[in-house]
Order: sequence, then structure tokens, then C-alpha cells
Amino acid sequence: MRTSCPRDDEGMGMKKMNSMKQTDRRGLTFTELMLALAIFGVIMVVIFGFLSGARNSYSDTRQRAQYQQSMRAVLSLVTREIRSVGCDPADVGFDNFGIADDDRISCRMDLNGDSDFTDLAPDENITYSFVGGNLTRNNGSGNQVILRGIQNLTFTYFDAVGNELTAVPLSITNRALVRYVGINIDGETASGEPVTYTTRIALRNG
Ligand SMILES: [Ca+2]
Ligand SMILES: [Ca+2]
Repeated sequence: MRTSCPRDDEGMGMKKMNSMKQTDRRGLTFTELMLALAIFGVIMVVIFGFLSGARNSYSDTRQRAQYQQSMRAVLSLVTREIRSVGCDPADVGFDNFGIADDDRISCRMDLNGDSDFTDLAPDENITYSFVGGNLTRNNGSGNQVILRGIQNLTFTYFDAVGNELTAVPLSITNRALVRYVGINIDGETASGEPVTYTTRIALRNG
């Protein structure tokens, strides 16, 4: 009895396997095939969409980072120069700003201490202007574009207690009150991603 039992099981197992093989041999129906292809198609579309989206967003992020980097580099120069406005070691007592408008600022400083603000290298009379989507710098020898792709740029002016002097262009009286200069920039990367920058510079010689 014991010896025959396993043999019966084997027989049952073989039968099962045969019937499974028959089911397999039937294969996919046309409908199942179409359904499988459709699902595969949807999955591929989702994967490619995801990859392409990821690549675009990576490219946008990189462009924005590059633009922000160039903006920071430019603004670090502008900040350094505006901070030195009114440097007057010979105590001549000239006006700090030639112009203080919302789109233009003209800064004066006597960096070499020879009682004037007219020298080049170091530049002592620098005008920054927002013109036609560019920020330009003029040290007296012509406008040079230092930042492109700007939607809007605004210079703002504040007195010693932080009140904004809003009547731009500032009068000569108000220009003498300026202790802080604000710069707000709305920029845009090549692909149209907005990038903004805001800073407030405290004058060293205020
Ligand atoms: Ca000088
Ligand atoms: Ca000089």
C-alpha cells in the first residue's frame, strides 16, 4: 500500500501538469494581446514623460543657478562700489550722488584721496543705469552692459532711520540724506524662468 501511494500522487501530478500545459498552449487571445500592448504603451508614455520632465526641470534649474550666479557676481561689484560712495579722505565735502533715480544712480568717491572724484582705476565716478533690459555701468568712458535679461530693476533710497526717500529723482537735499540703497531685480533665464534679487546696501561713509 505504502509503495503504491507515491506512485498515485505522481500520476495525479502528471495529470495536473498536462492540463496546465494545455492551458499554456492556448496562448493569449487577440483581446489580451491588445490589452497588454495598450498597458505597455501607457507605461512607456508615463516613463518617457517623467524622464523628459526631469530633464527639462534639471535644465531649468541649471540655467537658473547659472543666471543667479552671474547676477550675484555682478551685484557683488555693484554693492562694493555703492558702499564706497562718499569716500572723502581729503574732506572735500562733495555730494555723494550725482543722480539718485529709480533706474539710475551716479556714485562719487575719492578713492585715491587726491581731493577729487574724477579718476579712473580706481573708478571714482560710476553711473549704473537700467536701460532696455540691461544694467549698464559707466565709469566715465562709456556704458558697459554688466547684466542682461532684466525685466525690471529699481533702485530705492533710505535715510538713516530706514525711511524710504520716494521722491525720485532725489533732490540734492534728499540725496544728502541717503544712507541705504536698495536694488530690486526681476530677471529671467534664457528659457523664461523668473529670477529675482533684492539687496539693501549700507553706505560706509554715510
Ligand atoms: Ca580722486
Ligand atoms: Ca584726480
